[in-house]
Amino acid sequence: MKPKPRLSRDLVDPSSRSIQALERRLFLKSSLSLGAITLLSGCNVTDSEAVQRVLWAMSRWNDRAQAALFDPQRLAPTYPESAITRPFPFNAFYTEDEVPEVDPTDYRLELAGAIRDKRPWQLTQLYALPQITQITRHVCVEGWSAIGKWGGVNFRVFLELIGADLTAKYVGFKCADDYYTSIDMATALHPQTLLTLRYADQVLPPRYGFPMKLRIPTKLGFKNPKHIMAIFVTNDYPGGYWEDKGYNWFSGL
Ligand SMILES: Nc1nc2c(c(=O)[nH]1)N[C@H]1C(S)=C(S)[C@@H](COP(=O)(O)O)O[C@H]1N2
Ligand SMILES: [Mo]
Repeated sequence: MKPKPRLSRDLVDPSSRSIQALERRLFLKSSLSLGAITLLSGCNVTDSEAVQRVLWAMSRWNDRAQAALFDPQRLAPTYPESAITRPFPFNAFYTEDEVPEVDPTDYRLELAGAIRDKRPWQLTQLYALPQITQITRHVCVEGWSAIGKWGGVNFRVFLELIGADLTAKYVGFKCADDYYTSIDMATALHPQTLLTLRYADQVLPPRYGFPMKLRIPTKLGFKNPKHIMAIFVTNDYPGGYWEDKGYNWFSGL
């Protein structure tokens, strides 16, 4: 009997955390082992770059499959005020004492890419747009979820207002910390995707992403960028902070 092909961690670049994260993601969802993938793809497990290429290709294929299954009109559940989690948890890739301080007076939201009107936005201009609120559940990949109340501008309305190319593939976000992420256009246009300026009927506090975050109740927490400084529309895959480390890019709920 042939020994079962198996990838031992030390055969690939051990410093490659993205390989390990990708491995975990893909193997939770499929019954393939990395050994089987290397047999199918014909690449040598000792060639970590080739393995990496195959895994990333599988991951992007998985993103497209998930995007095809996404129902752009299906609504995430909403909750009564009594269901709100207090206090709402803070989370970031750093601790709460390191939350970036964004000065509201010189804040300008930058716009780039496939957008007709790229004039930057001041906070007062964003506050003057029609506002809505929603109470939804935030689900973090680290194993907790919490219900919160967010307020702000329907993101689709904002994208239409600035003349974004709504046929482009991606909307990307750059944040005041070193965080960045991107979403598919269908999710950007989802009726519950919210350009968020308020939390619990107050101006969004620093820990929850002042001056602005994107709240997406149809996606995992890490797809909800806080402290947004720039928004861009593009057809070139922009990736993201956790996504580039191997977390699944689509990450829908
Ligand atoms: N700019 C920025 N946005 C971010 C993060 C971050 O580290 N920086 N962390 C993400 C993750 S993993 C989660 S769970 C949520 C946490 O949001 P909260 O602090 O409002 O609970 O923010 C997301 N957006
Ligand atoms: Mo998260």
